[in-house]
Amino acid sequence: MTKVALITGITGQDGAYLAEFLLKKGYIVHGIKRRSSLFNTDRIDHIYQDPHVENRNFILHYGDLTDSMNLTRIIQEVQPDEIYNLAAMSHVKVSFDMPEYVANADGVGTLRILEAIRLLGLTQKTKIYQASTSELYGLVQEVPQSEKTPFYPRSPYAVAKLYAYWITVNYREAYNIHASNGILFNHESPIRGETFVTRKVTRAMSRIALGMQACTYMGNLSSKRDWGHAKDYVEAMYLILQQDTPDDYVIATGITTSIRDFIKMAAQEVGISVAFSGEGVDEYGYIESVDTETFVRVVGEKYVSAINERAQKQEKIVGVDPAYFRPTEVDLLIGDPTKSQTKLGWKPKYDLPALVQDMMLSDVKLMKKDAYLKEGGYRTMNYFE
Ligand code: NDP
Ligand code: GDR
Repeated sequence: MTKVALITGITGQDGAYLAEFLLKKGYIVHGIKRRSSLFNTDRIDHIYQDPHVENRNFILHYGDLTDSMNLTRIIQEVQPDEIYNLAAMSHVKVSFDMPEYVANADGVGTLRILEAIRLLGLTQKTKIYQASTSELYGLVQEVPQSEKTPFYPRSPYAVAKLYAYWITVNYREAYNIHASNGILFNHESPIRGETFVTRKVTRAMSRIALGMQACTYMGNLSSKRDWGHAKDYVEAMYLILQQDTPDDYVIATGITTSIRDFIKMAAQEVGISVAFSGEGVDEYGYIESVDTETFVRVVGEKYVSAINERAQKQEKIVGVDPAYFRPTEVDLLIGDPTKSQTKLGWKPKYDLPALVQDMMLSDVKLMKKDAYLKEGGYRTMNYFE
């Protein structure tokens, strides 16, 4: 029997990788996308199927997590075996600017889906995965963090996700729904949103190498994150829903790294050694040296003299701008993935160096295209934060 999955947030990083993954497994995949004034399907265009084609196995619906009637109608039409609730306003810093919307979409949105399953009599048919997050641990009460670590959310985003976490548990216990939380630690990829820290860094280091940008401004360089690859993490989502009984799982690598060290690793991919000097808002990163062979191999001969000149002057390429500080920060996250490794048999294929390499190679290629277009007199997209 062909399984039917419904993915909310299909146009996001995880939605795109999960859709690809489930299609390969033979699923019929439905996705909910938001109406937008510009096309917003860039991440899934490669799997898009024209509505005029017969026997489609990839179908998109307009919808929004703040609209319960629309969600109920889609779930009724699709009759999914599995729902992956990935839709959310997912940027922690931005959640301080729009807390009410975030509570509605990220918190109550989850309730709307659970309630639709109940109203439609699908409690015994439809399994649901809720995209929970390591941000729930916030001001961490234990190191490393496991399924048993108490939560202490530190942003409107995390507080909304706390509601979503517990309402998922409550519907599981009250109505016997196969509803599970994946408590996923940060996961990144070449299609990560441009304003999350890893992608901001890999894009900036690529542009700096190509002479398209002089410097990048960051927030808290000392916070530490447990970063994995999104491709590995969507597999964990799938495994969670294949279990006989619903449960909650931490998905993480168990290794934590500071933002400062991530910047060094990204720059190293193009042969640039970055050193840091100063403290607090006066801290900055500069080019200490360049490994010409690596630089030429990855970036190209054409750009090497300019970068060597900058290295000789030990020029600044990273600064700190307090505008990126958060009113309340999550300083340290490191997950304990023992349960998911033993119970789900989940094993990530990428470690951090492999993730950084994947992202850097992709962004250097992308930025070279921008450079080429600019040289040809064409306009390239702006990426203002
Ligand atoms: P993205 O920000 O890349 O994608 C979010 C998706 O949700 C997009 O498709 C977005 O649509 C959609 N969306 C936002 N608001 C609404 C709404 N009101 N109604 C319907 N759709 C909406 O996030 P990720 O793919 O990185 O993350 C997926 C989920 O996992 C999120 O819930 C996130 O909070 C959670 N998470 C992510 C982690 C990570 O490290 N990536 C870690 C732990 C949890 P559009 O494209 O139109 O903006
Ligand atoms: P996070 O990811 O808040 O962990 O949430 P993000 O990449 O935004 O920040 C990670 C850490 O980097 C610090 N930082 C900066 N962050 C951004 N975005 N921009 C900067 O310039 C910058 N400088 C330093 C931050 O202060 C923070 O400490 C992500 C999202 O995907 C959530 O949806 C998800 O739930 C969690 O990961 C797990």
